[in-house]
Amino acid sequence: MSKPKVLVMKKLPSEVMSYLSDHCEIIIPSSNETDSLQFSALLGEVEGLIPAGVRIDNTLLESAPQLKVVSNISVGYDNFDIAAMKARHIIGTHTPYVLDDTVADLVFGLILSAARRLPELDKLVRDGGWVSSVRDEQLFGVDVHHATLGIIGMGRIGEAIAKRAKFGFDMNVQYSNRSRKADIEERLGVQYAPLDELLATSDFVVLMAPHTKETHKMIGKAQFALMKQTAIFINASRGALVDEEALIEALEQKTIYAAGLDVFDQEPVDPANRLLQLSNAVTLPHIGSATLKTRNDMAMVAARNLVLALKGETAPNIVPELR
Ligand code: 8YV
Repeated sequence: MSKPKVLVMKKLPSEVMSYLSDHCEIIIPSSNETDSLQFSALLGEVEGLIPAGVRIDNTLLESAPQLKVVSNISVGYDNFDIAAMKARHIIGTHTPYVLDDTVADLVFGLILSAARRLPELDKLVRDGGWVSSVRDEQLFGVDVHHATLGIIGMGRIGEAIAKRAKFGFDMNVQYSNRSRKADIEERLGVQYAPLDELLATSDFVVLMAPHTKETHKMIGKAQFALMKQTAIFINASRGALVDEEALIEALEQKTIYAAGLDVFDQEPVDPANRLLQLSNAVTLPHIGSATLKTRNDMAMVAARNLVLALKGETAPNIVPELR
C-alpha cells in the first residue's frame, strides 16, 4: 500500500523524520515555495500537513482537496480557522502537556529578569560599567519571593507557573479564568479573583491564556491603568492578547515598573518597535518551549498525532473544538 503524502514545513529532529518516513511520504517545501504557486501545488498532493507560519483557512484548504489532518507543533492553535476546518472535516491536533514545565520555567526567567533587571546588569558588566560594587540604587530591582502573583488563564501552564510560585518563591498566588478551578485552588492554595481585582492587586501579572476572539487585546489601556505602578507584566502566551501600543505607553510613562515579553504583535518583532528601546522591557524571541528536549518531544507528539489520524485512529491530541 502506498504511504500517504505529508507536507512538513518545519525542520524536525532526525528521529522524528525517521518515524514519519516509516509511515508517510514526506514532502519538504523549499523556503521560496512557501508563498508561491508551487506551494499550492504541493498542498494539492498531500493528506497531512505539519504547518509553520501558515493559517489553516479556506484559502489554504481550497488548495488542499485531499488534506485530512493538520498537526501543529505547538499547544496554541490560533492558526486554525476552526469553522473552515470543521466544514471540511479536517482533523486538527496540537501538542499539550509536554511543554507545560518548560514554558513555566521560562515565565520565571522573565519574572526574575524583569524584577532583578538581569539583562541591564549583564549589559553593564559587558560594557565595563562594573567599576566597584554596584551601589547605584537606580539599578536595584524588586523582590519576587513573597510577592503577589496574578495569573490570567489557569490552564495546564498556568498551574505549572502557580506551583513554582507557591513552592519555589513562597508567593501569594491569585488567578482569573473563564471558569473557577476549585481543584487547583485546593491543591495549591491559590485564590480566584475577578480580572480587574487581580490586575489592581498583583505585583506580577502573568498572561497565559490562548488567543481567541474573547481574549483578543484583552489587556489594553484600561487594564494597564488598573495595575500598580510597581507591577511587572509578563506575556509568554500570544502578542495578540495585548494592545502593544498601550503596553509601550505604560512602560514609557512608568505607570507600570517593567515587562517581560516572549511574544509580540508581529513576530519576528520589527527592529523599529519602540519596545526594543525600553530598558524596562525584557524581550525574547518566542522561546517559551524552546529547550532541545521539549521541542523534540513536541515534534514527536505532533508526528504521532499525524500518523494515527492518517491511519483512521483517534489521535490523542485533537483540539477541543474539532473533537
Ligand atoms: C511553539 C508556542 O513552540 O506551543 C505554542 O503554542 O507558542 C510555542 O511553544 C511556537 O509556536 C513555535 O512552534
